[in-house]
Amino acid sequence: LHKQKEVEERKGLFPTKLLEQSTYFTGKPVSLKKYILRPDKSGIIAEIKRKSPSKGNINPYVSIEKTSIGYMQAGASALSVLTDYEFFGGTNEDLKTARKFNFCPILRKDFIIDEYQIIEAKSIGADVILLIAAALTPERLKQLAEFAKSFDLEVLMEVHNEEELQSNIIESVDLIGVNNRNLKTFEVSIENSIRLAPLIPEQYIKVSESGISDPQKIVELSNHGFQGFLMGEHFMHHSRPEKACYDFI
Ligand code: IGP
Repeated sequence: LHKQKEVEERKGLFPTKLLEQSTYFTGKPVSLKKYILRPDKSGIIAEIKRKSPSKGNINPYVSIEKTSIGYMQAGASALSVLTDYEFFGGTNEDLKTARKFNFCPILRKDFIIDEYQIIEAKSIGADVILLIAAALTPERLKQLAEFAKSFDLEVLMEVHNEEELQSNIIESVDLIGVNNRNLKTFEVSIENSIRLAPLIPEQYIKVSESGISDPQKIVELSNHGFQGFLMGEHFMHHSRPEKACYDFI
């Protein structure tokens, strides 16, 4: 796995110095749970994604500053920033830039497999991390979720199917995201969210992820109990993604 290699290299470069150097360790995180439930917001978690394995280049030179500010002005509830370089062309700098210009919850979108990445997420100013059930064992997911909570980070757990959901119902997860994108075929269908919705216990905020491209789908997903909607491509295909977001909301 490319992540394992990358993390091992980075760990060597900056040991826990990150803790001392960052101003964000003392700052209070902004709660995604709270922002999603705010009535003056749309529930949309607007994503900054330069490229992807399924689409190649989407918007490789996007302005993080303009896009992140614009997304929030358009009425998004939160930002999601890809920091994986290999597959998505994102960097930690992208998230730091978004943090610098916005007071809102920011999700660090990456493949988290090691505690080090959680400390890193905190040090660059993230409020929420993503844990992908398909990439972790239930034991490991629980350890990482608890570690994140110890840094006051919220945890969004991503699932694709019943098995992943049912083997990971734990207290240290705050939000559950159902990914509509099939990881093998890259096909997207919101039916995946709709199928899993009744299996998600009440205490979690439900987020539907990927393949949302028209407002009607948000209405439909809301009728099935979804409160959060993670959207990337639909906005990022436009040269000014924030304008697409404004038109959408
Ligand atoms: C956004 P879309 O189809 O609107 O661009 O999807 C988001 O759900 C997607 O980028 C995503 C993702 C992930 C990316 C969901 N889970 C895990 C990287 C890793």
